Amino acid sequence: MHIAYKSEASRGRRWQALCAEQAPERTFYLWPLETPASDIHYLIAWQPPADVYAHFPNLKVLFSVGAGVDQLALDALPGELPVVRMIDPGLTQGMVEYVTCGVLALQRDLPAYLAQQREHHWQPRPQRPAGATRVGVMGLGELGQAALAQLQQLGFACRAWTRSPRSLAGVAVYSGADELADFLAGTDILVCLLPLTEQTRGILDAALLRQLPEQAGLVHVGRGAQLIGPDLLAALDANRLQAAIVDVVDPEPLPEADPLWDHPRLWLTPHVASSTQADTAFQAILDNIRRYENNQPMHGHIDRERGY
Ligand code: NDP
Ligand code: OXD
Repeated sequence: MHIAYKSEASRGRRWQALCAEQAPERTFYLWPLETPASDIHYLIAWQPPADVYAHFPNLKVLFSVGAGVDQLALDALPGELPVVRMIDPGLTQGMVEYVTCGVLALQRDLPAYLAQQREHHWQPRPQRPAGATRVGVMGLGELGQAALAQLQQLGFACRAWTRSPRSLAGVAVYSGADELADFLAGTDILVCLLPLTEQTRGILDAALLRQLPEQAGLVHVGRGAQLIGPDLLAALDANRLQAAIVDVVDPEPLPEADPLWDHPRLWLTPHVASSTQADTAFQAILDNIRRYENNQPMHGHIDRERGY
């Protein structure tokens, strides 16, 4: 019941050390392995090798290094192989920090103040209190829920949009295509925390942005392929959108000539909203391995049909 790892090397070395300390009965192999290893049952990877069973003939579970699994080409993986995404308290905390920071920056008009500073222009602007600012989060999963809990504490008026109907104390929840327009119409700051699937590819387009109130803001932390960049720039240029904070683009890194680099009211970060934190994430993986071996459901087990 050993483990193999194929991703960023320094994290692998840390996990190897943690495994030796916390699960000494297991060997933690780093990629590349010299020969197919029949005693490896668990693979932790950002992207597995093309034919997983050729390398790991007795593989039982594939763990994604990240919260997203869109990089995995799910259709190419053996149908019976369980795939598990990362649910890591450290990663969740990082996302809460980034989303809160982005929402506060937009609520407090920081992009406009930065532009004013560049022009040496001293001009207070009207202040919109948190309680009068409606934040709408697309995606009410692990990360969306945690971000909303923090935003509620700060007093924002919170709403969310999901695929399936549900309720959450203090949050107005909208679901499905039929309720998207109502959700958007009452959203001053939109946060995208959706997984990338065929349904969400290109979802942040002109038609969607047009349904937001005038001067709405955007924090995009889902996946780059959800955003139609030229549509966002057009909405900013037309002054329909106040500003946007964008952490994910397609492709990454953003090509040198892409106009997203240069819009004065668009803040760009290089896919750093959050990331898997080695120590807390290793605990989560070990916990899931133990769950698997005890026939208990694993946290973050992907539904192949839904794609997340
Ligand atoms: P979850 O799987 O826990 O949650 C996904 C949420 O999205 C669910 O609420 C789901 O609805 C909703 N959803 C999925 N498809 C649709 C749809 N078609 N329409 C409406 N709602 C939909 O994911 P996480 O919260 O863990 O992560 C979300 C994403 O965040 C990741 O997939 C990744 O892309 C991104 N991410 C970005 C990072 C960054 O640094 N920028 C870091 C980590 C993650 P329902 O509840 O009905 O199933
Ligand atoms: C992830 C990411 O999905 O880093 O974990 O984007």
